Amino acid sequence: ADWSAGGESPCDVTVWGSSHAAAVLSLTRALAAAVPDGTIISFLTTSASAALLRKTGTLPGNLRFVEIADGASASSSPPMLPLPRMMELFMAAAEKGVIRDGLEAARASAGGARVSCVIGDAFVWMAADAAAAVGAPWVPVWTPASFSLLAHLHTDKLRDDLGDTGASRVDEPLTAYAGLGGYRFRDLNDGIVSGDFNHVINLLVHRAAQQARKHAIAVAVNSFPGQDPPDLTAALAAELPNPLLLGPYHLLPAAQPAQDETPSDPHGCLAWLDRHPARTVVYIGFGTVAALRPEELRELAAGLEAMGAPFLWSLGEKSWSLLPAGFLERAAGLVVPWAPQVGVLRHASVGAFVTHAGWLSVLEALSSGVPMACRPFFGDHTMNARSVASVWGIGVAFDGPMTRDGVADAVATLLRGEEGERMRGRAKEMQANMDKAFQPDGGCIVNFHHFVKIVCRV
Ligand code: U2F
Repeated sequence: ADWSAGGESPCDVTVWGSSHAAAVLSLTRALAAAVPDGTIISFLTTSASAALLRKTGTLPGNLRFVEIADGASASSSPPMLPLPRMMELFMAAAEKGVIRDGLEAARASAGGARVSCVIGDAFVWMAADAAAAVGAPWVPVWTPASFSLLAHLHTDKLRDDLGDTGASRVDEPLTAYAGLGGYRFRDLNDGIVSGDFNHVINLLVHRAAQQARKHAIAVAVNSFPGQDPPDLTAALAAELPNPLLLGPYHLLPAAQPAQDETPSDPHGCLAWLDRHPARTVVYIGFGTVAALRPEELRELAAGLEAMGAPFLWSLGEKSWSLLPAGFLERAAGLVVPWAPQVGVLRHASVGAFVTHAGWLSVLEALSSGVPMACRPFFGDHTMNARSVASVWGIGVAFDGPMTRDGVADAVATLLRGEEGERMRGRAKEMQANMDKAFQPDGGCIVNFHHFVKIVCRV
């Protein structure tokens, strides 16, 4: 897939992707509540990211933001640049030492305290060097899924294996790779065996996995015990030091701000959902990076109208003018620029989720037992969608752009069909596995305690 903005790309990058930082902040909030007294946590992030994260609520007393340069300010304000360009600029800035400078600033603001550990988004693999420079170990936080991490760790082997035989073997299951037998070559994330290997994002993710294997002392993984078959968990443990499955991070104790501070619902989504019977509404949302092209957006809208069930659609306001004429007045649904997605998916009236299969969205649907119709765009979406539709059997996946009939069929299957009932049943089983992992003696909680011990070295 093409990650660039505009032109012939399968999706246009319209919003600065913000979900990684929010996920890492959730884990950090939980850590702040669990560390020994006197421990100070500095959260290094760019000022644009800090401004967004501040809106999520007050920080605990021992957690503070330390702003570092994004490398872009001199050339343009961040939202004007495509995500890949922002990444290139940030990597250049990291090479010049912005992370190391941030660590020094954090240390100075904490009265010269020792940096005991550097924890951070695994994609920012340059932090491993900065950690080494201050004599601290590095613990990357992987925000996508466990199976994605395993696939990226096998990138070199998979490329060698496929060699020039690509086209004829795309449908071959990866049974020779422990833990990946449910996936085919064609499902693998962008940049593993397909796409431009030299694209900045593909280089970044490839390197992130290799750095984790070489330099990490532990890796936090955004998946839960009970999500994957045992051979996948074992394969990850064979590749990495201390892979700790403890996601979704926002479910960890103290990972969320106080109840009265949780992001509000300015567009009245939850009140609107209250007016609908159980499992009758379809929720549509494509995360913070992907956006539909105009023709596909209109097909989706037409499919929703044809299907006739009520829907709630989170859609950036600048796309509203692309909707078919009269759609907003006619439609049996609510279109909003932003929805409190976690609360929406938990709402009893929501019976199906049309998603890009971004990993955080998939986890949020799993934690609510809601079946999905996946329209993958780029990155890890294809492996996530394959997991949903085939490995776990809790939804369907579109093969390419959505058509009106495809949308109407998919949603009708999930909301009304017998197969949809079976999918919902399996989704509820996965929800139960996740709930169990977050019980006081459950897998995620036990792994989180282990994580705290490792990063505090106690
Ligand atoms: C990147 O993912 P995205 O940000 O595009 O998508 P998600 O992983 O699904 O995360 C979107 C988050 O934004 C929230 C939603 C998720 O937590 O609840 N949200 C919301 O609250 N309200 C809205 O109206 C819309 C979104 C990347 F593009 C993916 O490939 C990766 O899988 C992912 C994780 O690494 O990061």
